[in-house]
Amino acid sequence: MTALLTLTVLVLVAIAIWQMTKIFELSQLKAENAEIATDSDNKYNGYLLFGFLIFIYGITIFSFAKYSKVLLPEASSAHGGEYDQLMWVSFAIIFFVQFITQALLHYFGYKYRGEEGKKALFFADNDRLEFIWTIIPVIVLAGLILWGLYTWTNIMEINDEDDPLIVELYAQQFNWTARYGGDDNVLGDASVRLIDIDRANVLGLDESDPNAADDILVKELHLPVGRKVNFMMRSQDVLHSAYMPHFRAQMNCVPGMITQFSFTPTVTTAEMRLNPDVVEKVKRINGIRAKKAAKGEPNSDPWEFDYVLLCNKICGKSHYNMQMKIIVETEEEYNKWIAEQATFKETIASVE
Ligand SMILES: [Cu+2]
Repeated sequence: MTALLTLTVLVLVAIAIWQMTKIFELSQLKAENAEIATDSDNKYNGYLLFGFLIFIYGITIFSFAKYSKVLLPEASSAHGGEYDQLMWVSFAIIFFVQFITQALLHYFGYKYRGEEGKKALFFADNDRLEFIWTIIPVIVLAGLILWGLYTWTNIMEINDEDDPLIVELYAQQFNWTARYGGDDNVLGDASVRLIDIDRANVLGLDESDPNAADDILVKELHLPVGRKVNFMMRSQDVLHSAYMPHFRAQMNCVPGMITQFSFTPTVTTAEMRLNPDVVEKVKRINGIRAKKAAKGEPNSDPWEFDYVLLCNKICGKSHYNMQMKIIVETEEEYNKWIAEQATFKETIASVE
């Protein structure tokens, strides 16, 4: 109710100001036609252009200075460096071109502002100028596109070279399940039609397929450092997207089909926790959490860095919390962990 009253008062005040401005205008009995800009109007607008130029440069510098810290730390996958380099070079080119063209645009807007008696020069065309401003963007953009395509094909090339670990990422509203191929590193056939919750067959594995028996279903993704992982993504219900930002990886999970992504993790969780950017970020977040804890607010426990798999497609009301922890560890640690996990066959047997 208070909000409605405040809003009404604000609207009435705005109408009153508008009406008063009109009365003020009508009371100015000057012969001059106010619809035509005078020299002083143009000059004033010219200065405003300069003001705006300073504003956009200022806000760019401010945003970089203030928000760079929320950017992701160094990539933790073999292809991540290449991906980041492409992004930073694109950024640098955009900023360089923006810096120059915005300055020119605003300066010329000021310099050639309208003045009484000044007439614009009629300038039909200039082949050389047009050639220059066409060929430079053509070369730069073609370079970026070719480099982008080359990087894309490198990243998206999924093959069985170097004995990759095969992992299925299964998405459903609103959680993830990971499935390992087990000792044979081969995933058993699966279909959503075979899902049998009562028998703990949550991913619909085909029990008649011998490859399914040793498959391992987990709620925490463990990856051995330095080993290529081929991910096979499935979705049970709607479009989801498997997003692993620290590894610069993202792939949609589409109901009715298997999508793939492959990468090699290069930095273990333990090593990443020592990365200066990560240390700084953890310190900052824990500072905020400590303040919340002092006020007795929720979500105030100290936080520790972990890699994460997030859903990056708005898939429903709990989309925001659809995530799974990823742990990158040494091969020995991984082997030890995977040996402790129950196979699909064992899980089914324990239910029966
Ligand atoms: Cu989702």
